[in-house]
Amino acid sequence: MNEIAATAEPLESTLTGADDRLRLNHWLPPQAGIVPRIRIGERWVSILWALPIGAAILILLIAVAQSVRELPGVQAFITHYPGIAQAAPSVDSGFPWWLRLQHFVNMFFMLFIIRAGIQILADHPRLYWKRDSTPGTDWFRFQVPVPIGRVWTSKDDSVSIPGWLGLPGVRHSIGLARWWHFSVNLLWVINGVMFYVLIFATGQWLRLVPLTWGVFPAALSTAIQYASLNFPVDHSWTRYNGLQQLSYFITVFIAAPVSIATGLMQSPAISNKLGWFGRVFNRQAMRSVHFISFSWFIFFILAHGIMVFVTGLRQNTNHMFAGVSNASWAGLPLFALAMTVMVVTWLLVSPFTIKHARLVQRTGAFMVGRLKGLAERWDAHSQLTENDISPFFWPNGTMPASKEFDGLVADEFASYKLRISGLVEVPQELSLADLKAMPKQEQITTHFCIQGWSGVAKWGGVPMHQILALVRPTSQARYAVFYSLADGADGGRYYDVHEIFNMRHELTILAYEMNGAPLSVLHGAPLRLRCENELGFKMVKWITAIEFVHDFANLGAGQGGYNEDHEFYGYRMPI
Ligand SMILES: Nc1nc2c(c(=O)[nH]1)N[C@H]1C(S)=C(S)[C@@H](COP(=O)(O)O)O[C@H]1N2
Ligand SMILES: [Mo]
Repeated sequence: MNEIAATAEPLESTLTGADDRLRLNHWLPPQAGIVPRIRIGERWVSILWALPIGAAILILLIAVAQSVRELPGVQAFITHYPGIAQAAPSVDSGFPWWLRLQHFVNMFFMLFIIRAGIQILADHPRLYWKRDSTPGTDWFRFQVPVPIGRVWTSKDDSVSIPGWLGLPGVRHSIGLARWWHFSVNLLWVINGVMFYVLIFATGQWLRLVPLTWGVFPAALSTAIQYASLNFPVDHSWTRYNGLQQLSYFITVFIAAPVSIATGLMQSPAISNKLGWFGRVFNRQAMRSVHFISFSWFIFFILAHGIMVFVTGLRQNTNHMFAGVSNASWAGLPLFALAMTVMVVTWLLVSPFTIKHARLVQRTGAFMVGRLKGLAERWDAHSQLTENDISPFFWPNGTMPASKEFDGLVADEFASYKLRISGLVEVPQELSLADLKAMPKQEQITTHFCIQGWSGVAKWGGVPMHQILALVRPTSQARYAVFYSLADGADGGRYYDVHEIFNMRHELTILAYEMNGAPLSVLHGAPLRLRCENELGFKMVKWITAIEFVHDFANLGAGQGGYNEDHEFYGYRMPI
């Protein structure tokens, strides 16, 4: 080991700035996906089949419902169960202003959440049930099969979606989409909690919660009546019919909480903190359930929206927008205004995000950054067994391309030196042999890439707390900066910043082994970081230096890392 002078060439001069806008000519070039497909056994079936099949089923349903309704037995059934469960209580306060306002606010927030969610999915356009994300085990995808015989990184796999659909639509804009998804979600949850409190405080909950088994025959009766195109008498002002009650109940009390829980359980800190629960309900399973729950929301919004129009637009908008139950036209202009706000917002939000990317990042960080960062403190330390090691581990990132690196590979990293400097008492220069001579730790953990895939590997290397004990950061040091030998996608050195306390975590290591073998160049040789309560991009590969600093505002574009600077990610990303 070598002690080095603290006055060595400053590393920050090797970093570059970044644009505050999303510059499309500096970005990953667009790449189209394919029509979404679902795997049934060995066959991949396009979801476009849902259109003709759905239309055929609908027509058939109408025909069957109309014939069945003629049967005396069914007529008796509908007379007995007209559509509203007999025991369902009636709510006499109509639709108070707060409920109407919350209904609109909910719809408005959903616009952002859904579009940003689709954008996030497009960054790894495949869904799996098992946590290893092995190509071919996906059950849903809108991307071609993973090409074989070449390196195909997870970024290569990401696809563009139209700007009117995704938020902001640009390929690999997950950093920005996540700020929208998370910060609007926070508002949506606040709105939802207030809604729960208010409906239970006022008796409005009686509309939504079925209190009798009679809701099922009532729902069947309403379904037959709707399907036969002879709609049931509407009593929405005071009571919902069985079908309304069931679908609203599922949306408010099942789909919403399931979405929140399965969203959070995709996070490394939360999944690891949950121990066996997080291992059984692994990230990919949770991601799949999150998607199924999203699909319910889409189905519900379409069905609900159509019903608003075909079951009496004037009356429905009077109820939910004007709060009156009469023959006036009070609701329609308010409804039109609400729809105009939706459409204008819809059109503006993607171009705004592209133009003001840094602002979206800053605002998102202000709204949820600190809250998310708190999860670092949870001391997550879930480990797996040899049997869990993934048969496939997606590679990601921009590979090193320099003479310097080629030289290191040629001499098998014999001349490699890790420089550790900055606010430390004992700066060091360590060779790979020095590092291997230090205490070694092995751990089997799950890697959570921000893009959505995960994989399990066994990592071997030096615990960071050993490094800290060796160099002794001063009391001024707050962050550890990891510098890579490789550039990032947009040019300029890849680097990332971590809070020092997280470097003391028992599972934070400098890994030189993967699955019992020397780390491959693809996965970060000679040295990469493992910091198991963070997302993958924080784990710098091909590390050349570690620097301890008090602040990172003067590094690169000042956001705390390469992806933070260039792709608008957050610098604390345990969620
Ligand atoms: N130097 C460098 N390190 C990097 C990256 C990169 O582009 N450059 N990509 C990050 C991302 S996004 C992920 S998910 C992991 C991927 O590690 P793997 O290739 O071993 O799967 O490395 C991280 N470390
Ligand atoms: Mo990643």
